Amino acid sequence: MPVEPNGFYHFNALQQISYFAVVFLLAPIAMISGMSMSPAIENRFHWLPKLFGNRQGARSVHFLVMLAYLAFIVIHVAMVVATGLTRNMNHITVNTDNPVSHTGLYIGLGIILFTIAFGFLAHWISWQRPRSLQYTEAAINGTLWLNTINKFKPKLYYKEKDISPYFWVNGKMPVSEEWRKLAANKFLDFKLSVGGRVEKPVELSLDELKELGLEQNITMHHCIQGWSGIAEWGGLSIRSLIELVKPHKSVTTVVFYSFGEGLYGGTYYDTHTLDNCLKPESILAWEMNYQALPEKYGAPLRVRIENQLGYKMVKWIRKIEFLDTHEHIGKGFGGKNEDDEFFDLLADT
Ligand SMILES: Nc1nc2c(c(=O)[nH]1)N[C@H]1C(S)=C(S)[C@@H](COP(=O)(O)O)O[C@H]1N2
Ligand SMILES: [Mo]
Repeated sequence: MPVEPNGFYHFNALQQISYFAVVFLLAPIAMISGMSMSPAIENRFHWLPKLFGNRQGARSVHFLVMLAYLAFIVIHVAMVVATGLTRNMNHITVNTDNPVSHTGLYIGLGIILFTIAFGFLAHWISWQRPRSLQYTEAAINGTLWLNTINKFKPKLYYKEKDISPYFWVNGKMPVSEEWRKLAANKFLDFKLSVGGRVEKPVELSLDELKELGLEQNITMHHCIQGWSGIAEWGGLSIRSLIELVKPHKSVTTVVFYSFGEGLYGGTYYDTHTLDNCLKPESILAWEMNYQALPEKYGAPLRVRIENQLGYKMVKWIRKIEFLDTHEHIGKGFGGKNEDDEFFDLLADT
């Protein structure tokens, strides 16, 4: 227990050290490690997660900082209670050194009750009004990301030695007769259809796509579940495809439809802004780690748009469409997970 001549006028050494650490160490470390986990930021500023060793290091540090905040709160509140609750609450809330008045106690209690009620409200909104929350989130964060980190262009950085020995698999394998027949014949009969609001719609086999060019990038994949993995992806730059089909001027959105289904049934699809499709490293991949793209990783084709989260990287692509808006496909939120699970349309973080 601290010897406290008067905590109202002087913080003791332990208080000064811990307050300093919370404000000037924990807070910036939380921010920097948090930013290190964003695909839009990590792909542009590769040095950021390296401050923590790697991205998983940043993720672990972020979690430990959360535990440190909790430890601080528990000890801090316990000390406020143990060293004269009534008087301390007056110090904190009304700035008087009164040891008997209950004003500070009631104000403090009110703030704590408000915080708890807000927690319940936030919990209720996220379960009962997820669509409204999705709209609000898009209006605030979506707009913010669009005007800031979404503008970053991914930069190549990783080398062959960085390729992950194991790459997690996500998503439900297609079960349709059509895909199984194509797979049985090594996708020789597969034709990618590219259309929508374009001057020159095309249907291309894998061989025809391969004649259009090969771009190979070693990049880091970021799943919303938290895991990441580094792999080489090879395929056609979407920019070349765009130059081939010539989208109309009004096109803003590119839709990728899968042979596979979403978790709750119905075609898996997602949309990307035309702008992100034109960024460096945006490709339609038929190659993974210098081998033909394995079935479970999305054969015959999957999309790679490196400043976005994994759920936007549609696997088992069947069809691509260029459109003026995403609002008339599916439920109108720009992707299967956006429709069914209220995910963000813009997945920069
Ligand atoms: N068709 C389809 N594509 C999909 C999914 C899916 O469920 N269906 N899951 C997405 C998610 S959430 C991630 S993280 C990546 C995973 O890619 P991987 O299996 O190659 O790791 O695929 C994405 N593409
Ligand atoms: Mo994911």
